Amino acid sequence: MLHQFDLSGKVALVTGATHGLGMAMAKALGKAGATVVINGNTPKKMENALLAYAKEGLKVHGRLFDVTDEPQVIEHIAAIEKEVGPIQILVNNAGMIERVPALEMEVAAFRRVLDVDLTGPFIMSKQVAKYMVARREGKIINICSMMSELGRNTVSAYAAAKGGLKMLTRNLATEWAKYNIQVNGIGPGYFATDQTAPIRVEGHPFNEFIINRTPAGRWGDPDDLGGTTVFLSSKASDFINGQIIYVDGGILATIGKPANEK
Ligand code: GCO
Repeated sequence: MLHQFDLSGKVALVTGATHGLGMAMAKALGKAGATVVINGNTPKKMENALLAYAKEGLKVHGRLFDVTDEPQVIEHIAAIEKEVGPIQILVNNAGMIERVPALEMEVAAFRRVLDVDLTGPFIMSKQVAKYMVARREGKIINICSMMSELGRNTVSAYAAAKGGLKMLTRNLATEWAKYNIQVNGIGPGYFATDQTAPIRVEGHPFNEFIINRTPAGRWGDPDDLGGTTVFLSSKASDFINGQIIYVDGGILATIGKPANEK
């Protein structure tokens, strides 16, 4: 049974994997046997990331490109296919967030969040799927969010993008299942990363709120995502299409509890 989860001989491309959740998922795929290609858009972060992977015995390939720039995406995917091998697994993780009240948010900022968090995954999926369709095989995993299901003050652009990413996942799953391409999503709850560092500081009201709002009573550790990532990248998920698996410590399962209730 466990051989179903073995990714040996498979090439996995993870966007936004120079740090945070992307790095944790890429490491898990590497430890499950995949040859990992990571994408980033900052040379220094890429340099540091490759060292961090090497420290864990993982030799990964690094490529710097902007997931919202289709010509760059086409060029780099062609190069990966040629130099590394057929991409069997794509994890669309690269994303950004702007925490600004909607009434104060500039349209340009709104558009940028949508471009990175929604159009980027579309561009990546479309260009990688062209190769997967020819091979009648592929796994695409879109990294959604609690904001794919819930709203919260100041993150309208991000919630709109992540809600759209949930439906893009279902639509691509619908169109490409006949090519034996499984398109699914992972919805992380609140995780301890650089992206959440500003709202996680000791004593910050949001930090207390999240710990109280999460039945597991803690922020997620990026390594909590590894198993689900490997599962959705493996043969074990060959009949799963268009599903979003929420790794959230129970947030979406509950209405929450009074602040003074333990
Ligand atoms: C926020 C957080 C969230 C989390 C994650 C939750 O400001 O609410 O950054 O967006 O990062 O997306 O699933």
